[in-house]
Amino acid sequence: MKERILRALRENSEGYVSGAALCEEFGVSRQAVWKNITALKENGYGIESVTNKGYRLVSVPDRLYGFDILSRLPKDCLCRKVEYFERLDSTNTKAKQLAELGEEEGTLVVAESQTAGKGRRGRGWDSESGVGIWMTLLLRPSLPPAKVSGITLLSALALTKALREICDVRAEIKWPNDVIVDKKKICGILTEMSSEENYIHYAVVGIGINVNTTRFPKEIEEIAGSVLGQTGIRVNRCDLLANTVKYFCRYYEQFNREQDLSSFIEDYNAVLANLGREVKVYYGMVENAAEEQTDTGIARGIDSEGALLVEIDGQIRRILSGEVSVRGLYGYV
Ligand code: BT5
Repeated sequence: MKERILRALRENSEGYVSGAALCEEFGVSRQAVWKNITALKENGYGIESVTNKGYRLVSVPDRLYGFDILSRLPKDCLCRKVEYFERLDSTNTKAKQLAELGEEEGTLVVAESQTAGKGRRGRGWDSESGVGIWMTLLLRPSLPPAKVSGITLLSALALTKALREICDVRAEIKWPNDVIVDKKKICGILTEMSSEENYIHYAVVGIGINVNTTRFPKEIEEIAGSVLGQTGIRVNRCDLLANTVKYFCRYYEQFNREQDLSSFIEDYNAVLANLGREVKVYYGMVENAAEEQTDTGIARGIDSEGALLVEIDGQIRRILSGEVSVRGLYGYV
């Protein structure tokens, strides 16, 4: 009910929505509408009520409440349920637990803060409270396990699209799982799955976005940035979250139907930070290790399987995510 009231108020942001209209639309009593408006106010929503006119939404709190997220998503969005937590160890861990218990595809786990946010290969993810988006979407794709990395690529693409739309910021993708703005990492993506040889039981895609972060721990301040820090623009986290999920779900459903990324190659390459640049491929993913096997070449874009095409000594080599780490020759990008 809160979701539907918020949606109705937002759709009429110019004027007032009468209590009677809300009662009629939802088939409930005035009392029920009033109770939900009161609850929304308690959640921090500024709702003005004027006799004979009705209700008007004047401000929203900086929270990632599930009902707020759902009220911003298209009604036919794959994501129809949000599990919201003030604090979790990791939204990926929670989503996997839910998946094991039979939770349906499309459930989104969101936390205001994480105490043990995860990066790839056992690395950590700094997840300060209230300034970022830490979320994981549960999926049950009908894709062969080898194609699951496409989900990571499409998540990054969805975020670049959302940022462009909301605040006209040009974000780029550092293949395969980082989104960068002005050379700093503002987002990392961690896709995990449970599968058999030819079948995915479930996949969880965890997306961490530094939105309004102003300070990072010393160890990562060189590479990490936030939307606010890099652009000076303070975006509404809920808005960015919902837009990212909206585009991701759209892309994901298309990927699931078409079973490859052909339709996305052009859009992806257009925001690929590495494109046409020299990159160093670390086959063991242990960057800077002296004995590590590496190659240097020019990134030429992705193919329909999501592999990065790198031109090495005049030959194109397909680099699969998960096998390697890619770095720019002169810095992080
Ligand atoms: C990633 O790993 O970039 C994947 C991060 C995924 C985080 C999301 S948050 C929601 C969901 N729940 C989880 O538990 N995880 C997902 P990787 O490429 O391995 O990068 C990790 C490295 O990025 C760390 O070793 C740090 O150097 C750096 N890092 C840590 N926290 C960061 C932050 N907030 N912003 C930018 N860089 C960070």
